[in-house]
Amino acid sequence: MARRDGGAASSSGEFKGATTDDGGFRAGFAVLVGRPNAGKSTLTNALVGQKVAITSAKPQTTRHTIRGIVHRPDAQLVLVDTPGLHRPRTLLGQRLNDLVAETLSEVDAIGFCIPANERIGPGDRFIAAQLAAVGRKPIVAIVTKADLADRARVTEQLLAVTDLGREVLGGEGFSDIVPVSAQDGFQVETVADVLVGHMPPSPPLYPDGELTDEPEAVMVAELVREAALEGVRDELPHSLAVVVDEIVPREDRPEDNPLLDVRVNLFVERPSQKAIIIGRGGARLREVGSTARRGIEALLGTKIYLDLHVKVAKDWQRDPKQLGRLGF
Ligand SMILES: Nc1nc2c(ncn2[C@@H]2O[C@H](COP(=O)(O)OP(=O)(O)OP(=O)(O)O)[C@@H](O)[C@H]2O)c(=O)[nH]1
Ligand SMILES: [Mg+2]
Repeated sequence: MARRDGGAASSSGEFKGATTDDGGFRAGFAVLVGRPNAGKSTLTNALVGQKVAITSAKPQTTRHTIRGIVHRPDAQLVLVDTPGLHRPRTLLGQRLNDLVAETLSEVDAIGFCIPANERIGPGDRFIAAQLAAVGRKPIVAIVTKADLADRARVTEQLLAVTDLGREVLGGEGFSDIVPVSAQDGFQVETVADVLVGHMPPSPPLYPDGELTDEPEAVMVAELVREAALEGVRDELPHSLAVVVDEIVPREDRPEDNPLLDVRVNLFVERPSQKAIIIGRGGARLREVGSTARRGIEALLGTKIYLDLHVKVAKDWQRDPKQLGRLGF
């Protein structure tokens, strides 16, 4: 269609509704799913270009859906990072799976994360079967952590993923299969391109520059939990929940040098776990505090005083009332 007015920004009735007028902008939602520890949150951060989700080597780090927004000249991609899917053993696990199932029905495309360096197992099949049940939606298989596997192994994994897709979804299987490394940036742009390709034509859904819709208090609690997860083992990561009690400006501070008092509660399930978190003479907790403080100060752009309290909430993962209180 020729524009008689030479491309000036006039909107004469003649061109109303012409798809070329929006420049072909796309926007929509893509959820990232996968086993615990598959690299979903690390990939979310790499795609957004800033840390919006905490990450750790412990499975089940992510406990709620987190939106990270990718802004491009041609598109806006809203990524929904989710808790790792697995066969649930506790009420918390069940709640997290339900959350992911709900999210799947609300998005435009699904990114199924499968690590390059681990064999496809029952965990991946369990997830693939759930995705097959969602119905007609583009499913992109994302083979993560490509830097941890050599080229032959990555190729082998791509073939195995192709087979998995055909077997579980039928037909051609996955819409696309993309290897990526969030660690060294390999193919991160390609993942964005492929997902954007599955987004519908739409104006932007979020204001320019907004990278996440996480409330500040939640990000603060998450940064404390990330610091506290470092170096703990066994069941402890699962037993840890963190809630911000309050964030208040300290009185009597000079205007050009404000300070925020940030009070945070760390909940564990047993007194023995409390002792581990606190450490000998409080040494561990102090270390957690100073790591978390750096992250929180960077996030809030202000000096803070971080006050951490460790409390026991007996067996909270299995207790509906306590789960509610902790925000699950
Ligand atoms: N080498 C390498 N490590 C990675 C990469 N992506 C993630 N990791 C590591 O894998 C571990 C798990 O990463 P996360 O992003 O927390 O995984 P997740 O899928 O969000 O895990 P859950 O939230 O527990 O479901 C962390 O130790 C990451 O540093 C990658 O591309 N390369
Ligand atoms: Mg995660």
